[in-house]
Amino acid sequence: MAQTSRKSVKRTAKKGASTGKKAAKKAVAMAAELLEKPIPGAPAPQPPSADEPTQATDPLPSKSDQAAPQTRTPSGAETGAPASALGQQGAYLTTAQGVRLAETDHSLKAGDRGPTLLQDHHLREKITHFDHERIPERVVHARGAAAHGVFVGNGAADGVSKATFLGKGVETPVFVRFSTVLGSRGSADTVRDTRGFATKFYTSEGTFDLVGNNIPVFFIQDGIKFPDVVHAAKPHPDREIPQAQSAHDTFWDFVSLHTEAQHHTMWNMSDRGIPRSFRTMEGFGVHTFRLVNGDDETALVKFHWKPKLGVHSLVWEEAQMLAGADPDFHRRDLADAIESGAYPTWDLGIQVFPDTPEQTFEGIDLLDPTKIVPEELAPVQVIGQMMLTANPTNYFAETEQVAFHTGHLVPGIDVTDDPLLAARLFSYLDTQITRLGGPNFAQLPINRPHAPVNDMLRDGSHQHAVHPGVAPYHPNSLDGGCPFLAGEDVGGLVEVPAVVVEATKVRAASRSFDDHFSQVRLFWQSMTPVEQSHIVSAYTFELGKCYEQTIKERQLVSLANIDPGLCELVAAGLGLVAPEATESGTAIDPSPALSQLGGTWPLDGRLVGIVIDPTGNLDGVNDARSAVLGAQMVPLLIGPHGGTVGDGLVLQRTFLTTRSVEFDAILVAGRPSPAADSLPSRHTKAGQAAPADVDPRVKLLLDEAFRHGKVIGAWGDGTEALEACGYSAADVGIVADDEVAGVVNTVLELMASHRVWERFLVEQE
Ligand code: HDE
Repeated sequence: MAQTSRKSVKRTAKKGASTGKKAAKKAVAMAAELLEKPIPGAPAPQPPSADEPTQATDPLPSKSDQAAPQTRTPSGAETGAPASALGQQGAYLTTAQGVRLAETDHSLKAGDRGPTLLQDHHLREKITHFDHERIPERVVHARGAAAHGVFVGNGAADGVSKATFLGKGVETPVFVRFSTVLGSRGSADTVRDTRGFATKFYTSEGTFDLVGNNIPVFFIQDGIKFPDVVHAAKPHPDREIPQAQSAHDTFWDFVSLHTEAQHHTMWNMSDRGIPRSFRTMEGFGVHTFRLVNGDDETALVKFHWKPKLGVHSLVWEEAQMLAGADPDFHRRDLADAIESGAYPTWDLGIQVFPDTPEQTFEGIDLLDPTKIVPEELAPVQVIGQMMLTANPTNYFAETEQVAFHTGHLVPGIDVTDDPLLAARLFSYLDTQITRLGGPNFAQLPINRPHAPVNDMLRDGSHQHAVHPGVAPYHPNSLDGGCPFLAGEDVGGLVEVPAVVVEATKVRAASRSFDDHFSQVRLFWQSMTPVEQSHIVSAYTFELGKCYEQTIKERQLVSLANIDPGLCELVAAGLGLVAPEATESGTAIDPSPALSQLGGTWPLDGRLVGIVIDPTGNLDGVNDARSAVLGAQMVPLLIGPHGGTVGDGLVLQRTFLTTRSVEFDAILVAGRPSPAADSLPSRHTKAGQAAPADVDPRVKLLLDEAFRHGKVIGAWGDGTEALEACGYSAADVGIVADDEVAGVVNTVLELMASHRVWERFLVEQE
């Protein structure tokens, strides 16, 4: 069967538009192209044929949104080969040795009903390789998703760092991996947890990794406590439950005893713990780093990633529903956004502090990773921008095998004596050796530097390089003295000669690390009422899931130390008496920059569900689709069944396959009566009967979208459906009118605030 590639369809449409002379014709063609824009998510670069293809052809190219790591040798040189050469080539199935195979469906047997023969080397190679397809998952951050992109420096960091990649206009390829922390590789994306935000910059001076989180503080002040906090947060060792959750006794046991964890825990209980998307997360380097400029002057800095789309989170019920309805929600969102051209973008910024012997700023110890420096005290200065432009071609080769390390530093960026960072500098290299099966993981395609590599590291498992020479030692004369040491003048890495004060060996923390509550109070008091109510619910939910009363009571003491009002609200939910604070709280100035509310942001890559009735009036559906596409968002048509309706409109979702949580807004274009597969009594929430002539799942969709603060728009019969379900244009965040363009425009305007926050406020009042 002849196959039409999606690209060629697009090209034909484009050609038609450019040859058309009249402006009107051009506009029609452009609209047609918009409508033809494929919905992201198709699994292959072209639709499959109905029959099994038997004509030998080369492998299909990757989808246009995908990119493999650049083809580099293990020593970092460009090979000039296309990226596709990293994978498979040739039209025929072969063994791992390149021998063509005529059969792979049957084992070699003594007769078609006889025993399988040991001599079947193809069977043994296939099964043996399969037996070893899995490698150990990351002990933390096992669940992740990644993308390729580019970082462009703007030169603003020139005064503080000599790192070349920060220079104005310098473009550096990056690979970014986002992750949850607690769950295993197969766990759900939307659980309440910290998110990893690790960036590999393939700079011309060697690889720099910024291995950060979406929360600017950490649970512990000293790396020696990392196994403790992780053991407490991971599933209980006897039953191995719960998966990917902090709502259990061992977690709260630890954080209530080890109170330096309270700050990070409060961030987890806030909306930051349930991001809407990786694209709407801030990122933080957490530790204070030391930068050095060309004059050997140093400054202390904290790194920040600021998302162009603003910081935006799920509401808890959405997060829970998504964990069942679409456990891949975040990775799908990232990949679909990139495929549809809505490239996720962040500014990289730094807060800069003078490098004083005390290493404090405004009384805040910069070596304490449980503390932030409010942006009101030290503004974030933008030093470049990162855009993610391509999806990985192969999850395992790239996202799973990528190896980040806080010790991957380039000249101009150095570390401080933060005792948490010190342990990380050991841990990452160590863990890769087991996880990636030996010491040569830097030679895996995704980990290969883009700068020339000339180390004296030799041999080991999976050695990809064929090293020439006889003298991998220094000094040598047999290899002509090569490799030579690089002075600072030729880009050599020279550690900053930071002063280490004369001291006595102790196992102790600085007294300046003692305050565990004032910054938690700072965070709490910087939240708006809606955000505070989410925090109260989260603490109450999590502690409510604990078995031991003692642990709940102990955590309440910490909450009392943070804020007695917060403590009382949580205690009431738990049915316990709020305890007295044991520490007197100091007054603080709130930091409004910590709140997510109050701004408007671009909508690129957001999902809008359009409910249609195939038997009704479909006017306006095309216009609504084009308007949504034109706003760089993805429209998904939802109907009672799959397939196409009207003039070739493709239904991407059915009332059965979708749930409100997939969408950022809902448009109701019709009044669909109950479909054949609807079960009115079971598809309706208790006490909320659907009107007899509207499919009950549409009512459910609207109820949930409304409850979650999403904008809803309707026109024509859709307005009737809305009203039949109990909503009207008088409700905040509901737009109903006859004119489709006006409805969609107002919906888009309202979506820019992320949610209809007033709905939550009304409830509170
Ligand atoms: Fe990590 N961490 N970590 N961590 N971490 C790992 O490295 C560790 C910490 C972070 O997408 C591991 O390859 C110690 C802070 C991210 O591949 C491991 C300590 C921050 C990722 C490890 C910390 C992070 C990791 C697990 C306390 C935010 C995922 C597998 C001293 C600034 C990277 C691996 C990816 C992964 C150790 C604390 C971020 C075991 C010992 C603080 C984003 O090496």
